[in-house]
Amino acid sequence: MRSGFTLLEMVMTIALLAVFAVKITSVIDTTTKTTESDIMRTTVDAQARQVLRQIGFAVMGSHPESLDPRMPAPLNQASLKYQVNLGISDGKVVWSDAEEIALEEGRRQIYWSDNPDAADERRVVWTSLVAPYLEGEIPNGMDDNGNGLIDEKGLSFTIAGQAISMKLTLEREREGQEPLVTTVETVVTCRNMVEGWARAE
Ligand SMILES: [Ca+2]
Ligand SMILES: [Ca+2]
Repeated sequence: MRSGFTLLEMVMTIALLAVFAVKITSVIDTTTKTTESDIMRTTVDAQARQVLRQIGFAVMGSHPESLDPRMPAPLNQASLKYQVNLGISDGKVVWSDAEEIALEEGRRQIYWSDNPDAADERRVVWTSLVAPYLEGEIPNGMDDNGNGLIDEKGLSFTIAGQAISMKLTLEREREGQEPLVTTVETVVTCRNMVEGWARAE
C-alpha cells in the first residue's frame, strides 16, 4: 500500500517540469525573435518600395534633356538632377527649378533637394538605410552581381534615351544576426518630351 510520492519520484517530477519549462521558454524566445525579425523585414521591404515609388514619381515628369548626369551603362550614377514640367503659362511650358535625388554615402541617406548647390537649397531625407553598394556588389572594378553595372552604389541610376532605370538596396543592421537586405528596381519613362525645355539658371 502506497500513499503519496516517494522523495525520488518528487525529485524526478520536479526535474521533468524544469526541463519542460526551459523548453517552453526557448520556444517562446524563438517565436518572439522570429516575429521581431519578420516585422523588421516587412518594414524594410515596405520602405524600399516606398522610396523607389517616390523617386519614380519625382523623375517621371522630367524632360529627358534635363537629366544630369547621363552616363551610359555600365557606368552609372548615385545621383540625378532633373527639371519637371509644372504646366503651361501664356502658351509656354513652365519648368521647375533644378531638383536632385542623390545618395549621401557617408550617412547612407537618399535625399531629395530643390535648387541643389544654391543658397536656398531645401533638402528632405527619404531614407537612412541605404547600403553602400547594391546587393551582391563589392568595389573591385568588376560586375559581381551580374546586372551589367560595375561597382554600383546602393542607389544607382542608368539612363538610356527617355528611360531611367533605378536600383536600390536597403540594409538594416541586426544585433547578433546578419543584416536584413532588400533590393528593388524599376524603370520609368520621362513623359515630357514637349518642346521648349530650358535649363534652370
Ligand atoms: Ca553590378
Ligand atoms: Ca564590383
